[in-house]
Order: sequence, then C-alpha cells, then structure tokens
Amino acid sequence: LSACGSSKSGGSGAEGDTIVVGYSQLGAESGWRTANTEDIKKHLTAENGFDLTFVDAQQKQENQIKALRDFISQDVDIVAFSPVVETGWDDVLQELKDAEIPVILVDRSVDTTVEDPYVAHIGSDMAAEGKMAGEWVQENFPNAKIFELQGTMGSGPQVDREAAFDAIMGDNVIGKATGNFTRAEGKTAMEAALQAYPDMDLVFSHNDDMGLGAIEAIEAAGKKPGTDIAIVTVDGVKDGLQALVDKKFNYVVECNPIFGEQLGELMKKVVAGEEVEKNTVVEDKTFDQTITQEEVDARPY
Ligand code: GZL
Repeated sequence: LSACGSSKSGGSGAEGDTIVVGYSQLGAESGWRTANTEDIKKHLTAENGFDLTFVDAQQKQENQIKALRDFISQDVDIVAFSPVVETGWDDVLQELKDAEIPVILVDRSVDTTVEDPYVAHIGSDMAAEGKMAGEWVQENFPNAKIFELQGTMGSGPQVDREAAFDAIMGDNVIGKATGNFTRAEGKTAMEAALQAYPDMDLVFSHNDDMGLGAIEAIEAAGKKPGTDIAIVTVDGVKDGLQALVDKKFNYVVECNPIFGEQLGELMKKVVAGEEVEKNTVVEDKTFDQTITQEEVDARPY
C-alpha cells in the first residue's frame, strides 16, 4: 500500500529547502536505542537539508506527548516518533492530523482509533524476530523450561516478540517478568526468577540489555550463563554479540537500529508530496555461537 505524501499546505519541500523535523525519541534505555539515536542524528543534519529538534522522553509517554504538542505549536514540516507503548496516542495523533503535519512512525507501533494516523512506518518486523527465536529454541532446546524476560509492557516489541515466540514455545514457558528493556531491571527480574523458578534452563530475553543483566544475576547465583541456563535474545548490539562469543549467550536475533539514511530519504519524499511505501521493513539477521571475535569487533554498533 502506498500513501500520499504530505498534505501540509505551504510547507517547505521544494528542492533545497530545509526540512524542519520534530523527533520524539522514547529514551536511552538500551544499546539499541543509543545506536538508533546516533544514526538518526548522523543523517538528519543541516548539511543534508534538515533542521532537527530531537527530544528524549526518558521512556515516559507523557514526555513524548508533550514533545509532539510542542512540535505542533512550532508548526514543523514533519514529525517522527518511536512510541514507548502502543496505546494512548489517539488525541495527539488527531491533533497532528488536524494541523496537517505528516507523521512517520519509527521502530515501534501504535494501536489507535485515529483514521490513517501516519504517512509511513519504518522499522523491523518484531513478530518475525520472536518467530526466529522460537524456531531456534524449538530446534535446539525443545524440552527447555523457559523463563521470558519481557520488554516494556505494552510496547510493540514486547507484544509482538512475545506472541510470536510463545506461538512456538509457549508450552515450555514456566514464568515471565518485565525488565523494561534495561540491563539493571533485567538483572533484578532475573534475580527474582532464579528464586521462583530454580529449574529454568533457558531465558528468552526481548533484548540484549536485559539478557546482559540476566548474565550478572545467573553468575551471582553460582550458575554458568550459556551452559546451566541458555540465553536467547534480540537486538545484536556489540555487547550482546560479545556475550555470544564468550558463550554466555546462545543465540541472538538482530534488530537493526541503523536506518537514519532511509528515514531521511523518506522524509524528503513525504514533504515533497511524493507517494511513499506505507511500511519500510528493516532487514534483520541472526547470530549463533559460530560468530568470531573479528566479526564482533567489525560491527558498527
Ligand atoms: C526494537 C526496539 C527495542 C529494542 C530494545 O526495535 O524498539 O527497544 O529491542 C529497545 O533494545 O529498548
């Protein structure tokens, strides 16, 4: 499906005009998010024709909504945001639509009643990531007793990765808890899980950072991560792939945060009123313990 471009009258968009962008980033909670932010800022630069206002919401939805409303009052040419959770955006999405400011949804998803709430989405297929993780576990640890470390509750990646993974391995999941996509909260959730589920022998973590926290908790409990308790994660940031080389992770599904250039091109087309793809899916691959130190060292993030 392709969507028509910006309907904003009088906005810039003629070749060479600077595009005024309002960007609401959800936070700086993980290595993935940091890499994503760095890449966006690397491409949405003045020399590339952008005037970028980039606001970090510290993982709070009310901060994102405030930033989006500020962008409306600043009458920016285009807005992009990565919603911390899927719901609660109806009012501000309607206000953006009424202001005729085109919206690009980045990375995460929204669940809204607003008609046609955004011009385009760019990001990974989170369900595919959960499916790849589930298929690998089914193949390699079919009888595992699985504990699931959930991302931020109600976020697209938590909902989609969990549903797809559980569709394959749900009968083996003995417990779940959220670590909110952060290393510290992943460690805390894992400490409690090790007490509650002493017979777990595999963790499916919705991102690397919580998996790295789980490693700390497992080692503190005198067990070997990757051996006594296998760990399967999503993201593929450098620290996660290092854990794979160190045999503390067993399988990592990539979620590629590097799409700042594609995002910039998409914005230029939207502001110029060109037709754009409704959904640009960022390609993800997978990594297992055959990965080499040289490959990890060569990773860009
Ligand atoms: C996925 C992204 C998730 C990452 C986490 O695209 O939204 O949010 O998997 C990050 O590391 O916190």
